[in-house]
Amino acid sequence: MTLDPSADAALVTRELRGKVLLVTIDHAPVNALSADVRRGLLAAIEAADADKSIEAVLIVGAGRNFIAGADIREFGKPPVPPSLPDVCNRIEACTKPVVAAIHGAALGGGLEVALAAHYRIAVDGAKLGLPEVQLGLLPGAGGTQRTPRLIGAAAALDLILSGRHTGAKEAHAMGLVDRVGRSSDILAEGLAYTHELLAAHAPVRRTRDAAALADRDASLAAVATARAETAKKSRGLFSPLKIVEAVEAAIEQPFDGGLRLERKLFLQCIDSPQRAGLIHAFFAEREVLKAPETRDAKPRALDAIGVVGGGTMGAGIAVAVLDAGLPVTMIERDDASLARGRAHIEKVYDGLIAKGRLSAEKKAQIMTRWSGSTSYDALARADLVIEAVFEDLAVKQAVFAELDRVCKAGAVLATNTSYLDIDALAASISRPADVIGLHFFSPANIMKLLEVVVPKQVRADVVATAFELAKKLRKTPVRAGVCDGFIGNRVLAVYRSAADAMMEDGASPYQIDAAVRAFGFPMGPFQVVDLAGGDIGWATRKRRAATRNPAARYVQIADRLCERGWFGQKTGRGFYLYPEGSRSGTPDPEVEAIIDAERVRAGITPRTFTDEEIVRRYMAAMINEGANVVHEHIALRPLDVDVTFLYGYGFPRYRGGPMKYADMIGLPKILADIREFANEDPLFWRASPLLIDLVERGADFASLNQSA
Ligand code: 3H9
Repeated sequence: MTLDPSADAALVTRELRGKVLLVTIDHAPVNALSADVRRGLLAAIEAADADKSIEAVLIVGAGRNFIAGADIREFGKPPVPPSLPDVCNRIEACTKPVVAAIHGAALGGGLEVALAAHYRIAVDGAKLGLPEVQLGLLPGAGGTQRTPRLIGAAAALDLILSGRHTGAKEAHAMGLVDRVGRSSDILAEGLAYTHELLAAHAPVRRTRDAAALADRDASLAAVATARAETAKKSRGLFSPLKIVEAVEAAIEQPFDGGLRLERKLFLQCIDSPQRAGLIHAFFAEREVLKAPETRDAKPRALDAIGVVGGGTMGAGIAVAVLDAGLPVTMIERDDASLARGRAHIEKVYDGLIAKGRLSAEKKAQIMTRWSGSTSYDALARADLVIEAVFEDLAVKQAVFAELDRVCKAGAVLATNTSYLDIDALAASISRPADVIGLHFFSPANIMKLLEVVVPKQVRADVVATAFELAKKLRKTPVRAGVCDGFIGNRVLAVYRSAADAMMEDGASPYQIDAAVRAFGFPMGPFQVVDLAGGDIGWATRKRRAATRNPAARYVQIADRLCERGWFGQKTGRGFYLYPEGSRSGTPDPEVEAIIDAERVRAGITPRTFTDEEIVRRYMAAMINEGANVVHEHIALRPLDVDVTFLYGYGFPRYRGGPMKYADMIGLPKILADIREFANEDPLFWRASPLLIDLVERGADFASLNQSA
């Protein structure tokens, strides 16, 4: 019998099951706690308290989850009552036992609702956690006060600061839930447990009164440890130290005082730009999956994968494919190269074995999915082949001619080129509609970004297949158009030039790197060169020399280092010195002398830069080229540029990506910076037509982010 036919009852239904009021949250896709859901929950508890025939309440989620948390889309908008903390307090205050039955996600506010209930049961497949920290927040509906009271300060801090998910069994072991259900039938398990509690006359049992913080000294020691570790590990992040403060209040203050502090700190987090950046990243990484082709076409089969080339890239790709549980056939030109390719792969797994993260048996089992051949004919049955040979169009065309000859009809033929013209490559064979770019980032088995480069003639289902492969490999795919460098490397080339110019004008590479790290990147641009190998960029610069605009500024400092064979970490020196194979470099006075000499040669009187000036120029160059990439439809939307930089280039996630950062700074400010810098070098600092247009219209990049 449905009791309440009113409005929010559509999202929170109530049904009497004997003496139990069954409250079901039915708000697809993940039962997020929107205003209507909060209203519905509150009304259900009020109804239960008021109705004498009801003896207990059971809360469940419809569909695949209990509750995934607060409705993230509401953050940053004016709050609508009732607030989630009020709803949780009301649940806890209910005079009849309230039971939460958890399947799927009980995350953030979802777990907080469960903690406000008096009893909890979870079934296999449940995911419990307080992941607010990943959104720049802290649990703001009593989570920082109830969790430590229930499971102790150390366990609560671990859960809240890591944002990790726990399963039903672990949650039970730590005291977060009272029971693990025997079957996965959440309704049956929840009802049986509630009836059992009623039969046993189980009392209302409020988490606010739980006693896991009884050992005050141990609890405070856990807080001190967490505070010290957090200050080190979460440098630059706002919410983690607030979390520690809130949990400390759970020990030192009565429950209501702790709740008040939690609310104050939560609102500070909500107002922080980091919250805006992290929530943008959350939605952007889901939006990139919605390329037009993934909506319109069905992926082809992906049961057997071929990789041509067993070098660093080919082997890394092969490992990514093997790790996804798929078989790989590797092609190399001769037996020795094939053996090297296999050795590259084994080295990755041996490294894991040495760290205790893989067993020898598991490695052997994985390697049974690997096969190698020196004949392309071994690819006859492959569904998708990824070419990862030397970066040269003629060499790649020769490979594609072979693939054209041996591969079955309908096989997807992919190239891992990082800048070559894929349209030309596709046009060189008889089946251009099957050709696509899959640009992996090194190390390919680790880096999450996969640029899916879409040439003119490709069929939609080939693009859909590339996205499906990314899913299987647990990569984040970003759709890119064909141009030199696609999205990421094209933008990189421009802000690298800005960094080079600042170096020649007077900033040391060490100051630039430090300023960029202070902004939040894990490494500065010159450290990245040293890590990747200076010879790679050198080869690209030589390739581009013939087409470079002779009027454009060209800084030669990096060439001077390469001419000396200083290619970075692998040669023991580059921009930095790496004594005896060390991986963290030290500044090199000889490099500084070379830079001085280059300034003299170029007729430049060095000047000083503040760290802030360095970041302004670096970011303006990145944002402007990002705008060009969107303007030319190389990226579908600004958010695709953001995800590219978050997943492939170490852009600090809490700033949301370069285009989100630009929106937060304000596009008029970015444009003014570019125009100011153009006084010195008008050829380099040409404002993107898209940026000018948005500023003129008073719009921002976010306005272009709707699904393309
Ligand atoms: C919080 O709770 C604060 C409180 O402490 C205090 C408040 C006062 N809201 O990931 P999927 C959408 S902070 C709105 O593809 P899956 C998502 O955008 C919150 N929307 O599915 C997507 O939309 P679309 C703490 C949400 O099965 C669709 O749902 N909670 C929310 O791979 C499907 O999502 C979290 O941080 C939300 N909370 O994974 C949990 N969650 O179809 C965040 C999802 O239009 N969520 N959407 O693209 C997750 O971790 C995963 O979504 C989940 C499902 C594991 C639940």
